[in-house]
Amino acid sequence: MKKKPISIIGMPLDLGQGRRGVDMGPSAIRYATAQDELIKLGYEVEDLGDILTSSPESSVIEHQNLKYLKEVSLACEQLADSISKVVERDRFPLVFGGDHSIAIGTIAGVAKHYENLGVIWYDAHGDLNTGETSPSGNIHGMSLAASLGIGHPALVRCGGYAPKVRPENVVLVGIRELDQGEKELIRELGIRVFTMHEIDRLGMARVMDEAIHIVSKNTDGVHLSLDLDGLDPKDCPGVGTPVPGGISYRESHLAMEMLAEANKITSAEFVEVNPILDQSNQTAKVAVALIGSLFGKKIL
Ligand code: 4U7
Ligand code: MN
Ligand code: MN
Ligand code: MN
Repeated sequence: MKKKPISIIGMPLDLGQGRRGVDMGPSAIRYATAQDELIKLGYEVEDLGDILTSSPESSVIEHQNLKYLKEVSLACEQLADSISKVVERDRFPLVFGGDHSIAIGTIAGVAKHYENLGVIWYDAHGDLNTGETSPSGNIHGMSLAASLGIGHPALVRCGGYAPKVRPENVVLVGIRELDQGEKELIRELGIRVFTMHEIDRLGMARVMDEAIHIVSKNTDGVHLSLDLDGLDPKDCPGVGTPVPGGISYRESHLAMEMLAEANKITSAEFVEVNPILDQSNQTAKVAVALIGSLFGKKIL
């Protein structure tokens, strides 16, 4: 199998949520030697550096139900542009977040190059809120909805087109906290959700077999959006919205190894690493370990 060259992009945005520190996620993941890990696996890797983003000090909240809408949507437009150029150069875009609102930009940049993009959303949360249903007004809880074409036009129309993905090409894995509006949307759209219940009951191997089948059935590319809070807070304490009872470190490795074997992933992002809330950069180290497995690292 030929190894596609990888382009790393850092997206130090923290305006999609309320806790400081997630803007340092890209540095923390780099500090955990992500690039070396990939080079050791035989990839050609370039790091395009960080996208310039606003900080809370220089921004104002205009709408309580869509906090920092202007800043987040501008940042996502810029990310979408950079990502799109990476895909045009026939390279694999690998994004380090930043809060999960950045997925709006990543997916906008990727999806226009595919007829039908599949998405694996690895997360404790659904991120399927809109300004109307969100209990917090934080855009990082709206990014999957926006990519499906649901929500505020400034988010939905990122990259100048919508929707980016169809509900039947999306799967969620690791879910254990959903708001009322999100549950309703999941039922309405018929989105396939593998909650912690399914992971416990079926085991991660079967869940990933089914998930890979769904996202690759009628698609020509698959994006992995991995929120580190999908993992258990014992393994990944450095996240802004931890939820107990999460996916284990081992299960996550298995999931990434199965994705590597299936050889379907065409872009990926690792988001929500917050070094301020972390212990000794543990969460970024887990991110890098998972990146290794995703790109084919094996024990033997
Ligand atoms: B993350 C939440 F209310 N659903 O919308 C919300 F519980 O990207 C959390 O997955 C969203 O970390 C979490 O604010 C967004 C809340
Ligand atoms: Mn998320
Ligand atoms: Mn989450
Ligand atoms: Mn979070």
